[in-house]
Amino acid sequence: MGDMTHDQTLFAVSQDAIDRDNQRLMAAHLEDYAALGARLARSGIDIEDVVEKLLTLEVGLPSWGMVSGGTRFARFPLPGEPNNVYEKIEDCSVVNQLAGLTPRVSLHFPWDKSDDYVALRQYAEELGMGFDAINSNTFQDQADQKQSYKFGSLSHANPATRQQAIEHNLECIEIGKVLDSKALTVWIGDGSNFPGQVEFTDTLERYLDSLRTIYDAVPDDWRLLIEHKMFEPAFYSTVVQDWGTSILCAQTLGPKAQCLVDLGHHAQGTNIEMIVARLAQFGKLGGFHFNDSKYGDDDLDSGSINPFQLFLVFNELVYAERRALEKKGGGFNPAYMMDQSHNVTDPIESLLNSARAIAGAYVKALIVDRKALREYQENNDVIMAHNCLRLAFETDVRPALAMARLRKGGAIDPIANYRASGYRAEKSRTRTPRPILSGGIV
Ligand SMILES: [Mn+2]
Repeated sequence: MGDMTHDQTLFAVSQDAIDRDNQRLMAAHLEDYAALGARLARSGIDIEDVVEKLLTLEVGLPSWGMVSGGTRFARFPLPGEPNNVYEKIEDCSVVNQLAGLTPRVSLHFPWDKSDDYVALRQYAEELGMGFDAINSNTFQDQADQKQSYKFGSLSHANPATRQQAIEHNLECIEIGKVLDSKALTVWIGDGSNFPGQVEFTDTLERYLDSLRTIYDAVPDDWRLLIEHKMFEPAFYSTVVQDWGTSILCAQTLGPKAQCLVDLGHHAQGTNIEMIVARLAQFGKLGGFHFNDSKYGDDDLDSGSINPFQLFLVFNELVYAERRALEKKGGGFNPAYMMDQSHNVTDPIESLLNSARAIAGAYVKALIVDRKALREYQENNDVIMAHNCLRLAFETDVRPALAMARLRKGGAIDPIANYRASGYRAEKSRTRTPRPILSGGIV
């Protein structure tokens, strides 16, 4: 994918069309907003404060989620899906235009390789987009590489393979510097499929040795995000399998190293919100990959399966944010990103829905009556403490979300606007169909 060409005549969604549709829906929207405002005022919450806070929420989009994903069985390409990093950024900008809270793209290398990263950055800036964490890829072999990652990468028994994987990460950092990224996310597929295949201790030691070199190359104002995952592609053991190993590695490496929580990378029933609280308490919560799952690392749309869990995660994030503000005057700022695989939907529509779910979870966490909650907790009033969370979760906060979108020039009804624009149909005429590539399930 080295030689990039892109259509200079951008067919973004027309702002006039968005504004016209917003006007059509405005009266009903303002009525709903006033009703929600009155409801929140009775609990002593100013809806304007909530919207103000929501306007600060930013969530990065996954470049790899802009094309149709796939499973181990098949990938079904969507006509008009992007062929290269330029077209992926163009699609991301549509999500941002309509939803208003996704101004950055997280790139994945070598999938998003380009000849000229200065030009790529300029192109993104023209579309109002910046760059989130850079992701390295040492979980699959590329056509031109000398050493295979079949039996691991940063933890491989062969030093030459480890060195190759280190050098790829160093290259990712250099690309990120040009793009003004502020983080490198490292997820490795290293592990084992059978008991006895590897020594747990030795593989982790080799991983840490490799990561030390990468850590040293990470700029001081960056984060090195360590992403854990319980299993897959390895089915018996994984080198960085859970948040325990992740925080041990982050603490061993130093302050630039932090943990990234991918919601789909845990065993069923795991109390993820508690992991979030623990990592935040010890200053090691560096970032998120939002998605949802029913069975495993399903990479489904955020909030589509378990919206209550998403709310509880944000409940911990809001608590951690306020705690950091009280104790240190601020400084709690994890990198929020989505990591989803859209197998049967138009990725733009899935990401619009996901942006709404994430923003909704955040707003619901913001309207939790924390003073009352603390009193109930101190008095061991279990039902009322629980109801504090339930009441916030059950509140229909959509008017607040729509108001935030409006104030960023977005749409009251993003998916309706997107469909009416004919964007994808236009792209299916102008973009060449892309070859079948792997789904990018990470
Ligand atoms: Mn992930």
